[in-house]
Amino acid sequence: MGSIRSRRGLLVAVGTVLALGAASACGSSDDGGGSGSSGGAKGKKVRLITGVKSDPFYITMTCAAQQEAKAKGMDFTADGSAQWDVSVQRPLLDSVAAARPDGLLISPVDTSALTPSLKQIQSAGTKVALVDTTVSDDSVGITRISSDNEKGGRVAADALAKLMNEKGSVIVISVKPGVSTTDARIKGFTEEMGKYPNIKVLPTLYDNDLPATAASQIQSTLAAHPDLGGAFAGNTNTGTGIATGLKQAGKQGAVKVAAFDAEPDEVAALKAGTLQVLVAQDPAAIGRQAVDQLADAFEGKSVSKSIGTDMVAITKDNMNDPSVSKYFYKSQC
Ligand code: T6T
Repeated sequence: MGSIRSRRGLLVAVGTVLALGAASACGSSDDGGGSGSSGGAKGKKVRLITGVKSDPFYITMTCAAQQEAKAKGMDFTADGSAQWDVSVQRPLLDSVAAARPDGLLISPVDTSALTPSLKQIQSAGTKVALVDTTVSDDSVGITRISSDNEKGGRVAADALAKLMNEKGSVIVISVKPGVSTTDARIKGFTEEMGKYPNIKVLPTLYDNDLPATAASQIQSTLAAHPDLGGAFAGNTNTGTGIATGLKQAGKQGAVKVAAFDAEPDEVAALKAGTLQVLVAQDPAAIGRQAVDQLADAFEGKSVSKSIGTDMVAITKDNMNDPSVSKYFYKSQC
């Protein structure tokens, strides 16, 4: 397939890579962060709270944000939840709030539970950037930066339908309801799968971001649905869990799997033929651009209310292409 490049906002195909052009940055606003601080980015206290700290997606995002913040002379530190749970992330948020930083980048683990705290921090003058995940209340955040997750779900559905020869049952396994990113992926995936009349979409299962749970869920689904031909994993841990479950059941390659993300274990499973498609995001771009937007706000410049970053569909055939492998996530900076 020839390579077609277009600018932003379009689905483009480069070779066998479906590079999903970044959704255009839309809207701009004043800094929205209250009185806050002035006088440029240098010396500004900026804090990052990610989702699961040990997750290579967030490690990759943190490395890039840290590098960008250092280049701008910011006082930057990062932390993250030990697990995907509001009760674990809330104390981190409360301790950051008490220090009243100039800027906060955060991946909220729920679309509403932390909103009151975020509004309080914002009204006290901290400029808030939502990175990756977001909250339902539009008044939170001077900027929101993430992949176009719904589009990524659609790409996964089309790729999986093709691998399944457009027939059989397919299962979606994801983290938990109320996560903006994975909810959007499931929405895009299931709507797109509706275009294939001979594919039956089974009820979505949730694994609480635990690979062992995803492994047992795929095995029990296999037992209950002999015609299971495909699975969609909403994120990293789900992808690696499904790969493990299929390998243990001796079904790797028999059930085709499309998984979001491209952390090292998923890349290894893709190479081994246990996973067939990875929809990789660009967490480094998310982290870098969030720091840039905060710097613009500190300098009194206009800020983009919403920025979409790139995704790439990776297969065994194109994973060695440097323009593709550059999207693999890191486990350390
Ligand atoms: O898929 C990413 C992220 O986009 C999502 O919000 C939560 O899970 C990951 O961090 C991968 O584990």
